[in-house]
Amino acid sequence: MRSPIAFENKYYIVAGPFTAHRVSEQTMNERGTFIAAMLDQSGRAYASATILRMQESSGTGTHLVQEFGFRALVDEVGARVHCLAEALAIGRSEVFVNDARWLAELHTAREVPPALLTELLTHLKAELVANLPEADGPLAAGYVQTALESYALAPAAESKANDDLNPHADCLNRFLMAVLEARSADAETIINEAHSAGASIPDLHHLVLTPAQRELGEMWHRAEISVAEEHLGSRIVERALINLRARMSMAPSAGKKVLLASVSGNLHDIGLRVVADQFEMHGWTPVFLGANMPVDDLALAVREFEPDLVALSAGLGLHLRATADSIKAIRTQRSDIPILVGGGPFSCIEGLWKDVGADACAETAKIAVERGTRLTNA
Ligand code: B12
Repeated sequence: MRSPIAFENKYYIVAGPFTAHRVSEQTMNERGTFIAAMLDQSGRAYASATILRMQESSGTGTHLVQEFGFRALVDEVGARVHCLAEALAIGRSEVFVNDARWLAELHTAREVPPALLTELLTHLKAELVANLPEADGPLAAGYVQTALESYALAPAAESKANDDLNPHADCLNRFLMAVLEARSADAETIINEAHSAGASIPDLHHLVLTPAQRELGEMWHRAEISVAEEHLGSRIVERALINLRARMSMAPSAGKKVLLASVSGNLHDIGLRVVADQFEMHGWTPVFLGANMPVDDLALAVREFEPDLVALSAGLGLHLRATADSIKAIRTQRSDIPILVGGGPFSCIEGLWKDVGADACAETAKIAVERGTRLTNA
């Protein structure tokens, strides 16, 4: 397979109608970045060829094509190739391993035979070795092999929603029940009454709304609720957060501004909303830009709003290059600005924040305020 990639100054440019990924040489591994650019360009081709290999070798592919249609399968396998590209560009195989584990759990919940994922990854590996340049195939295939070896060992996802140590467990359970029964007004009342009865807003964020939202995600993952139920839950959680904002009492002004955004491609912004609210409660002025913020516009916003701190959220492993690109672009506007990152991949992969060029990461909103304060006092 011929690679349509040119090396131009400090950026790799991918030709054709695909998105060009700007790459920070400082923060990313060069070989992996190069392979990632090839996978970006030809991801669907690799996905199609992997499915064809499955069809030829065992008939599983034919069965899958009949059941789901070729296009849907290419979308699914293409998402894995995209994730592999992120892992390679960032130089962390754990990003791809986590994706494989997540998919293995998803398959188990839907009674898909475990052999299917093994077969899929095995053929993807063969396809990478056959069609990437000779020097690159083994690196990419090695990431897939690591995933093949580790996803089978992954423990089942643990639910923390009903943790006995949670002093607000009763409120959490009643809130979840109201959400699952689509009693939106009741769900909001449960949160407002808990606050009136003395629960603090950070506790309601951390011990009720966050675990409820995560449990809904896990329930979808375990095939216990539909996408519609999960979406409804998200809307109710968002409304509960807005209601709580009206009840927030603010600390005296800290004289600091934080600009918060979910990076390009990341549609998750509820966690970031919680982070923004907690900065605000500590006297910071938040500039909350929400989900899916394009790289260049984010950098311009940093120039326009002149924050003391930038807080970026990534929802999935698929958002890592966008995070690194955003940080690079922001630093072209303000080289000295402290940048804090957070969200799913940073919480589960040790030290990943360094690989995207951030100054720190935080797993929760409370820690985010502490780290942000420290970074801006330095
Ligand atoms: C709601 C939700 C959505 C909503 C988002 C709506 C919105 N406006 O945010 C929608 C429907 C858009 C969505 C889409 C998808 N989602 Co989703 N989603 C969720 C869900 C259920 C809840 C997320 C949430 O709000 N949690 C509550 C908040 C408060 O927690 P949090 O996000 O972790 O944030 C906290 C910390 O992480 C941290 N933090 C977060 N951001 C930041 C930023 C900074 C700077 C700092 C310091 C800290 C910080 O502080 C927060 C508060 O403590 C999760 C389940 C889960 N386990 O979280 C899945 C989940 C994240 N989604 C998932 C998936 C797969 C998807 C989709 C790919 C589904 C699909 N097939 O289309 C798409 C991807 C969309 C995209 N391109 O981004 C998977 C990810 C799996 C994985 N490991 O990769 C999850 C885990 C569900 C699951 N169990 O399978 N999703």
